Amino acid sequence: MSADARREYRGLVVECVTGDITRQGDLDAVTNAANAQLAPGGGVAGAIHRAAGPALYEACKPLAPIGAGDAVITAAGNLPNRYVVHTLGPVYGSDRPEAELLAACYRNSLARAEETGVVSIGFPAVSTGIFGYPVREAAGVAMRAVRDAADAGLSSVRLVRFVLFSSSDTQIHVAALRDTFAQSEP
Ligand code: AR6
Repeated sequence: MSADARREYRGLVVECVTGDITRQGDLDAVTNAANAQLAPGGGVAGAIHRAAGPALYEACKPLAPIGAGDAVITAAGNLPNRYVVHTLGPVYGSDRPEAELLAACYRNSLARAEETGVVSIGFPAVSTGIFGYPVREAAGVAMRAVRDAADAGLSSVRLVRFVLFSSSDTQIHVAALRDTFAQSEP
């Protein structure tokens, strides 16, 4: 990983890697880019539910439906993590204000992680697939939301890893990481 793919800010490490969110066995929790019903779907949700097995959907059912920007946490079934945080991103061009809703996804996901004592958490690029959010815009929103959470104070989360599905998405997130955290390190 290049040095630019990782920043330390207020005791929090934020990093960007190219990879599969279902194969992050060193993380306590991974985040699902869910649908409102918390059901298996396409993209990240399909991959997470396939890897976790049917127990994950059973754990989700009593928590559904959720609204855009919300996040809930469950056990992780057969995934190599302890928890899955499920968040519903905004559909770009339809759920508004989209940047606030997308920021809420990260803020609320980190809040669920904190409540559960999670130390390390992975995020996909929420809303940038089927929901159509332009990745460059989304990456800036995501990084600023993580920085705001660190500014507000995180007591258990020490590592946030963005797990991007393509090297071009990783490059875009690394640029956003650099822009958001470079000037603001204490
Ligand atoms: N690991 C990491 N990133 C992935 C993976 C993976 N295994 N698979 C896809 N991506 P999406 P959304 C990337 O569509 O836009 C579902 O059907 C993908 O390339 O999963 O929030 C749900 O049921 C993209 O960059 O999430 C919802 O209905 C990013 O993850 C809806 O899609 C997010 O793509 C949610 O749409």
